[in-house]
Amino acid sequence: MEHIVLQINEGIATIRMNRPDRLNAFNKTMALEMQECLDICAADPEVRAILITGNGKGFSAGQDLAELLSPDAPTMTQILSQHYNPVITRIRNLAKPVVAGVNGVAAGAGANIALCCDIVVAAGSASFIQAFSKIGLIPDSGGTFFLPRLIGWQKASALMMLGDKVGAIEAEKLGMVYKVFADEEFEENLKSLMTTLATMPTKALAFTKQALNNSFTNSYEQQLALEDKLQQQAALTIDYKEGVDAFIQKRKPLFKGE
Ligand code: T3D
Repeated sequence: MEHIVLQINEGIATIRMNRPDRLNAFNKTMALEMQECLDICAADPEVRAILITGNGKGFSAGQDLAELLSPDAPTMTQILSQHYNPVITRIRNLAKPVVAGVNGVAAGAGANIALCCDIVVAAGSASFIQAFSKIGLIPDSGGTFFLPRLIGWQKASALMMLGDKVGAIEAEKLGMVYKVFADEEFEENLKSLMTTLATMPTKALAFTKQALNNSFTNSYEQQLALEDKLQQQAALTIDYKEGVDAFIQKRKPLFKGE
């Protein structure tokens, strides 16, 4: 691939955006490659946890604004329907945990791709910017869906309208981020988090994700019924049997993602 490095090792797929001189801004090629990476991760049974992160000092600065000036620039409809929306849909539908490891600035669509992931962790020097209003656009890539659910309507509304830069510590306090790791310990902590996820009961995590995907739109009764259905499926997995056996035998479980 031209703008993304994909590595698969010990059950962990690392998708590293690699346009560091543009702060990993998305052009068409990178957006399509991101979709391809997510498809590979979904199809490969060896992959049990996915990390999306960036090379260099940025996570992603969102849409490559220079691309919009090129003679063959994609239209707005193409950018959303063919570049960003399929990325968001793939992340939310992937039956495996997806972590955003926000290593630096995450702006525009870059921020919202991070925020749609199952777990968002950030380096201390990272930041988040809903940059859209500063160039006369509205937040896209699911921002108007995920951000108010993460931090509440008022903060989301203000951040989207004002385009303030939110540092990692503040983002953690607001609920945008699960944890912040000091810059010098970021990669090590990410590795540890990913190893934990890749050795957990993958199917149970996928069912958890499916339940959460529906929890803000379902009624209370519908959500109880969904939990019932998914729990029955979880109870049929080999990992559930292993979890119970290991507990009774007072040993560490060896989950296989089956
Ligand atoms: O049509 C549509 O646009 C629809 C799609 C919308 C989705 C979106 O994502 S809209 C939002 C697009 N993103 C932005 O507006 C963010 C633009 N970037 C910035 O505001 C700043 O770069 C940052 C706040 C993110 C970081 O600032 P700073 O000071 O740390 O870095 P910098 O010096 O501004 O950037 C470093 C280089 O990256 C620089 O290039 P240079 O001068 O060294 O050659 C800069 O031009 C380049 N860069 C940063 N962001 C983008 C970019 N190049 C192209 N597109 C970018 N988005």
